[in-house]
Amino acid sequence: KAKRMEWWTDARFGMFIHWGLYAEAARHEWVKQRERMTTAQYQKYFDHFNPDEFDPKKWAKEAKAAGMKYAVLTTKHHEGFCLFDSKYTDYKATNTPAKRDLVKEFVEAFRAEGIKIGFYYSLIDWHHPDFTIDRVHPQRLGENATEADYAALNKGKDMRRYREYLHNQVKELLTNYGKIDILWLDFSYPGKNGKGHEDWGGVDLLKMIRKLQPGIIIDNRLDLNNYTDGYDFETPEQVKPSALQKYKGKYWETCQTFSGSWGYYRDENTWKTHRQLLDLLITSVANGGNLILNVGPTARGEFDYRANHALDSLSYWMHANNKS
Ligand code: FUL
Repeated sequence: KAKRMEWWTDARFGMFIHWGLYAEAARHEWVKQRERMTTAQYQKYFDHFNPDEFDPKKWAKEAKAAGMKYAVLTTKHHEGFCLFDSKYTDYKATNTPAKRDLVKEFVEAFRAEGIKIGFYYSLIDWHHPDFTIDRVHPQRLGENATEADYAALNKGKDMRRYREYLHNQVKELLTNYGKIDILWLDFSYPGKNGKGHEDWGGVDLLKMIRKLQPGIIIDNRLDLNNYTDGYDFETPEQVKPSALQKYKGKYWETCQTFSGSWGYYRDENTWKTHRQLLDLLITSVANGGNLILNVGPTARGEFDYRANHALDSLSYWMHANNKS
């Protein structure tokens, strides 16, 4: 493990990219869940997804200038929409007006800049018909609903089919795009039996991942924390710099946003100052960890001007302080 972690430890700074249909709503990547939208109501974002300004070469140049050494893109977030051309679903970018495999273009552009490639993939899926509707799902019932109500609601759904789908997609991602450096699996709430790894077949998934990409580095959100080699690094999310000290001595990466949400949120006015961002980076490195800073591109495929300003200020600082 120490060997495969070497480059990652040395890299210290990465770019997270949360991009999906939710960028069109421009009010949080959980918008479908927050507003209890049905899949039919959400369909308009699919029909109109047309990122005419998408130019990953530009993104890669900005990441590089800001000193970022790796980038992790949401190949599929909780909404279930795939930015890649998967054989196992129609719910993918190639079937929208975008008409292209956006993951492929991302990989090519970032690799060309010498930036390591990471894939985020959500274990949760609010689109797949077999995924259990639980109390966090967009189609959740009212607060007083009983377990029996949920059992009735989920009748006919089969998590085994979803599990197979998920394994197949991870396989595609780790087979069709060359060497992948990081896999960032994510569940932000446990599966229906409280044991995510059982719902998602975590042990088998992990074995497959290590077999397909022996050098890959995996985050700790597969719910296999007590399993040998079950994960490579911890992921303290949106914590204050002062809370990072306690991770000293471990492999960890704090993931942080510019303004609170991960997906593009146009009207959010809680953007961190450039000084705060720098402080996060310095404190992370000083405590022996990594920082992955998130950009939520707009639906047209651009970085918001506030993100560009923040990245510019980081690249200015990098340039001024980097003598190598
Ligand atoms: C969380 C997710 O629910 C957020 O939307 C985001 O992707 C963050 C990095 O992880 O668990």
